[in-house]
Parts: sequence; structure tokens; C-alpha cells
Amino acid sequence: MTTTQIKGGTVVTAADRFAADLYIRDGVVIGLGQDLNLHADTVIDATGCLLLPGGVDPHVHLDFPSLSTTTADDSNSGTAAAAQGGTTTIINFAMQQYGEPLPAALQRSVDQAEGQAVIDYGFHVVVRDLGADRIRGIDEIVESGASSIKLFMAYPGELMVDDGTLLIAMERMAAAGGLTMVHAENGSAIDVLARRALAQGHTSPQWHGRTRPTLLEAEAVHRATVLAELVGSPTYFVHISCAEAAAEVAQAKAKGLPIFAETCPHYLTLDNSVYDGDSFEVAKYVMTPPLREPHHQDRLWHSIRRADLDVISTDHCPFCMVGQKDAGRDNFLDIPNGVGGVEHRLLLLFDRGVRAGRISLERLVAITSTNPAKLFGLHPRKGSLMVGADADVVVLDPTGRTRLSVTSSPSRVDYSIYEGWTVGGAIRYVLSRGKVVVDNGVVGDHRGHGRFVARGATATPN
Ligand code: DUC
Ligand code: ZN
Ligand code: ZN
Ligand code: ZN
Repeated sequence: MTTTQIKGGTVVTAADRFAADLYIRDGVVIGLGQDLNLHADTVIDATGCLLLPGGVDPHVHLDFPSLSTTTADDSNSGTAAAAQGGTTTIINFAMQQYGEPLPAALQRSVDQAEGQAVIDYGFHVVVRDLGADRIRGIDEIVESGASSIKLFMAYPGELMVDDGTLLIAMERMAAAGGLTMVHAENGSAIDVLARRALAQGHTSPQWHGRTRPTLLEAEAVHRATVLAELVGSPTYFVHISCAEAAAEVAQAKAKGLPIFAETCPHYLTLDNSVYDGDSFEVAKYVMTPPLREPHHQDRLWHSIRRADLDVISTDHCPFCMVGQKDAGRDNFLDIPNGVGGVEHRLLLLFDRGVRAGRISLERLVAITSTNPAKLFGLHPRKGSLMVGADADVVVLDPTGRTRLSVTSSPSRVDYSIYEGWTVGGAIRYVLSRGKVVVDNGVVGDHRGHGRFVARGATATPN
């Protein structure tokens, strides 16, 4: 039974901040306050630093199949990268094969991750089809602690479900007490635009963005919101990228519906000017939804402040330029969609959000830790630093500076969309259930420390 004291820091929660020492025993927070005079075997000096509850990133793809390949990161490299960036819990995806019972899909992913992860993890099940027997599986996966599913309204023939399947899944998930996540884009309409572009000889990666307009994102958010309202389903929209879709979410919330949504750091910090020019380098930025015109960023920040957007996840879905993205040199539809970045969320948002005066420190904690923990049934064990919570802690030095680069990341992807950026703030220590997994900014080899976390019911975020 070793005890650790983190001394001299300022604790930040989703609601306030205060000077306090933090005491940890057996991986759990046992004391929080000043002059507690508890015994400690190890002392970590956090003078001048902020103590944040470990990040919860509810949208990360590891060991994830796409087109004819699999993400560059697995449960080991991806969670090591997450830890380096101050994330102590990720929720990955378990992909249902067509015709497969949902519990079998979940078990396959649980088995694959066993003994690999550095930090704690859970799974959402990606639902691709729902025969009568598969519907029954929804109750079972929720009982097993995978209390969320994801449905795609895009990628016809690969992942897309029709509106009827969406409706049934939402209804069943609501009855089981779980949360339905939706990738909202009108996949059929996008398919027409993309095939038309190809037929006209437009094969380069620029056309990925040009054939996925904001209106088709907003339309899908609206349509899914109507279905969710009809069956009373708590629904979470992933990767909201534009003003029109954010407006749909705001409208649904104003109606009092249990609609929740996230955006991602890339939509807040990059815009579609990166798609200019003819170079295949543009494939680095082939993510879905694509990057938008600059004016959308202001609306997304506004929505974050107003709590119309609840979470910022990374949608870490990395594919190498060499050997993966380059499969699409002659056809942009063959470029696997996604970018890395699980390791950069906290510092990017600290710099571009807090330091730039766009959001408060407390809001930063809410959208990167407390809210995702609540929505995905992990709170208060995760997403808080209260006594009894898991000792998942980030020690952030607000006066430090960090250069973001793929070369210093445990991620196995071969490039970063943030390469060479310097941000204010530095992550000194990260503790996962009391274990120091990042020491003086360096992530150690802690393969197998991370455990599967069974998640419960959705709670309403801040
Ligand atoms: N959607 C995701 O959520 N991640 C990667 C690609 C995609 O389309
Ligand atoms: Zn998606
Ligand atoms: Zn609408
Ligand atoms: Zn994703």
C-alpha cells in the first residue's frame, strides 16, 4: 500500500479551482486539501502547476479496419500516445461484421486489447446491421459495460445504416439505458457527388472535401434528431465540423431534447485552405467530415462556450501517408479517412482555447474530461478528482512550452497535421490509477497497465 502526495498545485474542476495537495493510495484519491498532513511514501512537486482530472477521449480508433487497411495505431501505441497527452481513459470502437451478434463483436475487441493498453479503455460497438437476433444483443452489450453504440449515416455499402435501422437501434438503446452515437452525413447524396466528380476526372484528394458539403452534414444531424425525438433516444453526434450542423444541435437542445455533441481539435485549429494546390500531400488532411472554411471555427468555439457542444474528442484515426493513404493516389475514394492527434488534444485546447481567451480552464476540464465521463457512464470514477475517484491526474505546467511533432510521439503514424507547432503549456506528469505513466513529459513502457472499464448509464453533462 504505497501512498503518493502531489504537492503545491492548483486543482481545476469543471466548476472551480483551488489550491490543494492530492493524496493517493491504491490507485484512488484519498485526500484533497491543504495542510492535511497525511503520510506519503512518494511526493511529486507540482508547485506552480495545474492538477486536472485525467482526460477522457471518447472517440478514438485503434486496431480499426478501414477500406483494405487498419489504423496505424493499436491499443498499445495509441494509448501510449494518449497518455503522453494527458488522456487517461479512451473509448475505442468494436466493429460489428455484417451478420455478427453484437456481443461477439465486443468480445473480439476486448480480447484483442487485453494486456496491451497503457491507460484504461472501453468500447462503443459500431452497429452495421440489425437482424432480429442482433437487436437482442444490444441489451447484452450494455450489460457488459459497452453502454454506447455508433451508427454511420455515411459510407454506403461499407458502414451506412438506413433510417429504419437507425430508428430501431435508437429505440432499443434508449430502452437499455445506453447512448447512441451518430456519424451524421448524408451518405447517399455524398456518393452521387463523389462519383460524379470522379467521372469528370477529378481524382485528387482535394475532391474529398469538395464532395462533402456542410449542408449534407446538417441535413443528417436534423434527420437523426427527428428520429431520436420520435423514440426518446439520448443521442450523441460525433465530429460536428460546421456552423450549420452546430445550429441543428443547438436547436434540438433548445427544445429540451437529450441531444449531445462533440467537435474535434482539427476543426477548431485548421481550415480548408490546406486543400489548395494539386499535391498529394493534401491526403494528410483527408478526414471526415473534411476541414471547413475559416468562419466555422468561430461558431464552434461559440457553441463550446454555450454548452451546445459538450465534448472535444480527437477522432484519432491515423493512417500513414506511405503504405496507407497513398493507396488513393489515383482515386480520392481509396484514401483511408482519418487523422491522428490523440496526444495533442489537451495542449492544443489549452493554448488555442484557454490561453487565447476563448474558454475558461474550467470549461477545458468539462469538455475534455468531466463531460465525456458523465455522458459515457464513467463518472465520478473518471472525470473528477473527488475523494474515492480513480487517481487519474494530469500535472500541467502553464508556463511551459511544447513543440508538437510526430517524432516525439509514441503513435506509429508517419506524419502529424500539427507538425512543428509550438503551444503554451507542458504536461509534466500523468498518473493512471496512481501510477506515474508520464514522468517529466516522457511516457514510460506501461503496456498492460490499462484495464477495460465497464461503463454505466449516461449522466447529463455540464
Ligand atoms: N468517421 C470517424 O468517426 N472517424 C474516422 C472516419 C470517419 O468517417
Ligand atoms: Zn465518423
Ligand atoms: Zn433543422
Ligand atoms: Zn471516428
